[in-house]
Amino acid sequence: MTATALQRTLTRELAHFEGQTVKLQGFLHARRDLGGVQFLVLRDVSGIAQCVGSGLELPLSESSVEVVGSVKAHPKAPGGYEVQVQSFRIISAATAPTPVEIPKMDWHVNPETMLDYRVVSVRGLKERAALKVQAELVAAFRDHLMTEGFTEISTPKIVSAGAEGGANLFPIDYFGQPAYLAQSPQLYKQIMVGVFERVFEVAPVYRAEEHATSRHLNEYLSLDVEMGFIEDEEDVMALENRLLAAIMTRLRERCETEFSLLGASIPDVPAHIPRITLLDARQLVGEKYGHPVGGKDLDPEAERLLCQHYAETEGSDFVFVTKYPRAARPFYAHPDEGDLTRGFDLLFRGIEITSGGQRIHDHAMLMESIAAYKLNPETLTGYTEVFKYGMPPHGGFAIGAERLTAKLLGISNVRYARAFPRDRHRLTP
Ligand code: AMO
Repeated sequence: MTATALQRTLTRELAHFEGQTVKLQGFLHARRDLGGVQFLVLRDVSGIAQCVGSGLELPLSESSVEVVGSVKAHPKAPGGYEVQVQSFRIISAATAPTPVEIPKMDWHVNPETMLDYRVVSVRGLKERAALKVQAELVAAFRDHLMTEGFTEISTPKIVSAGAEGGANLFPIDYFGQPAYLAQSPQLYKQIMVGVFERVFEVAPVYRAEEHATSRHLNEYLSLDVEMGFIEDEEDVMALENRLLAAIMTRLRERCETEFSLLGASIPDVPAHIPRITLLDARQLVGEKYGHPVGGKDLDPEAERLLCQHYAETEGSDFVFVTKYPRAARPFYAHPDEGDLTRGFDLLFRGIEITSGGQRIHDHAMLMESIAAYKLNPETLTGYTEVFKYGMPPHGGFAIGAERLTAKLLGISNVRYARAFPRDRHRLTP
């Protein structure tokens, strides 16, 4: 067979081709010259392969190249096989050296530089592993919800009013009218319960967070779910429990390489994720860890300590914090006894990855809540109208995809769980 007639082989398939000639195509990840013997590492979508040749005119790193050669077992080569080069072709030559050395990058070294050069640094094995895990996680999210009868929806990202409170809205000029980038699909996903009963959306949302933290982005991927005909928020938590189990099963099946590359482990999702009320949670971190409790929510340290407690006592990486007070929840949260709501958060490995809960579905109750929150009902008419038309009891939640990805993989900052993060100071690339 001539070289050009050969089918392309992926680097991860080399084991099946021992002793045969293969054609690899990919990027020149790394190169080394050892006394006339040339070692090149070719990177393709599936991994890397070591190729050995001599007398080759090698282009700059990151050029896309083709190698035709024979596959030999080699215990020290990545994957246990190497390719002895018979012919080498440059498909598209890099015209400049890369500003960061891709094989040597590490996000603990100089994160800002890596983000500055994200268009190429994102090709790094660890960088892309994080994005690959996120892609699988999103696919599992979709697949599982579809098996439970959910329909995917797509809601506007240019909106006339905020859904989660006014503080962190990005204003935009919409042909002379004031408008905002959507903070969440919250109000629309509820409306769509009236259409499909069970809906989900995978889409970016926008938060004008002024502060730079390791858990906040200004644009993040929100995995939203909303479900009608529920009894109460327990149904919603049970759904999220099943969904997370399905996500982890898929990651175990498809992302073993990425997890081992990042030295991370896939959590077991308990059949029943432990639950604790917010009040009890605050008492627990106060009494057990001496962490001062105040404010209306858990602060990041309290979240960390609560997770530590559940990891140590119940072996669970997850915990639901339930029954948030109204003061800590938006106007649409369904009230519970006293000044509590049926809102919950889910914490995972020390950080909140989800907010959710049951929503108000009764029109009169909703109007009262809007008044109690001192919101202008006129700005919410497009939403409140639908509650005149038989909306069933419903609830849902949203998972921050970058937070979940980062915590799964032990990545210290959510920015590395997004291909092109938008943060307080970063609008490019
Ligand atoms: P909330 O505002 O708590 O709830 O957001 C839900 C989840 O989204 C993630 N998240 C963020 N991730 C990165 N950067 C940010 N700035 C950021 N803000 C939030 C977190 C958080 O748990 N409408 C409700 C959800 C619902 O009740 O269905 C909402 O948006 O993981």
